[in-house]
Amino acid sequence: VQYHGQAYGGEFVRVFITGITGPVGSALADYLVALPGVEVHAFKRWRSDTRPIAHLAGRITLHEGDIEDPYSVMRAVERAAPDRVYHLAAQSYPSESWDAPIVTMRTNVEGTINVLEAVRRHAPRARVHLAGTSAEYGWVQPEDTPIPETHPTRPLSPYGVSKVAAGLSGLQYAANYGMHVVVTRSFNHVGPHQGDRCAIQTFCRQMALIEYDRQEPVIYVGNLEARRDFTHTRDVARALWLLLDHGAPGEIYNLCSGVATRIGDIVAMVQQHGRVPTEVRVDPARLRPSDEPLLVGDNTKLRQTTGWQPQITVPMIVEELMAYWRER
Ligand code: A2R
Repeated sequence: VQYHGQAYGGEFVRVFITGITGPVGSALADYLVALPGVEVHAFKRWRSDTRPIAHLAGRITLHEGDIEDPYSVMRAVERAAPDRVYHLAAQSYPSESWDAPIVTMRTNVEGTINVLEAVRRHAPRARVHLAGTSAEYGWVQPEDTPIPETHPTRPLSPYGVSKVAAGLSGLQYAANYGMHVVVTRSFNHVGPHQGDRCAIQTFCRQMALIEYDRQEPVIYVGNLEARRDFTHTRDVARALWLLLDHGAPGEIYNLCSGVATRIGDIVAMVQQHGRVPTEVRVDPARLRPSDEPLLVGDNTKLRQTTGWQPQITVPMIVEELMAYWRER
């Protein structure tokens, strides 16, 4: 690992990231390697697809293991001796969590406890971030939006339940052991290396396929009227860094833009970017049995604590992801 320039705030900082191969982890690693004096360590499975971080070879240190294996987590944290820990590894798909509730609980709850225990033993003064989700809030009425952190958690998926338990475990470690644990609840984050499950990704991917003549000129969509809160993973990465600078231990922060965008408007943006004319067709398989009309978070606490503001708007996200999918 090589360092260049001045250290961050006059000190070198060792950071340990789990979930490095995901869209948030890889964006965070990109953000951190550009900061002076920050040394990046990361945890990955032997079978992880490392393409999202291939360009960082030689600039970050990788530790092998599995978040469900406490010994591997313990060893990696001991070796990395971090000042900051970002725990992003998770089974993060709500839909999968109904099919595999036990694996979801193991990965997300046991995995988080494994990280907390490893930090307690080997890096007790480290600042720890745990990644939660808006799915912890469960069904939200439009009149309850923008959702503040104080909104009750009534998750409607094993995924949401697992993240409530993981976040509460973090708060419990903060209370019992005086550890510096900060929890976020992310609304929809979107960026490169995400796959095509998220609405914006599937529309951009379909448009790229249509341009290459690999799909008929029809964009298949789900509920066009739903409105969601999107934040680019580069903005998420900056928020996570600032939050371990300024966030209070034992606190929960919504991580979101605070702006709702109608899915139908995103489809229209994608069509505008397309190089060929397209038609839009509702695919009943893409309609979810339960789908909130409006999901938008209140990010006041995060903004007031850190001074963070999202910089990347939805039209900018669409433009970047169109270019991304054309290269796939
Ligand atoms: O699937 P892999 O091997 O590429 O690694 C994924 C990692 N992961 C694990 N790492 C170690 N041991 C495990 N048993 C294990 N299971 C999963 O977590 C990948 O690097 C990461 C998950 O990436 P995504 O599902 O794409 O998460 P994303 O969108 O980056 O979200 C980050 C966090 C998650 O905790 C979400 O639940 C939260 O933000 O909203």
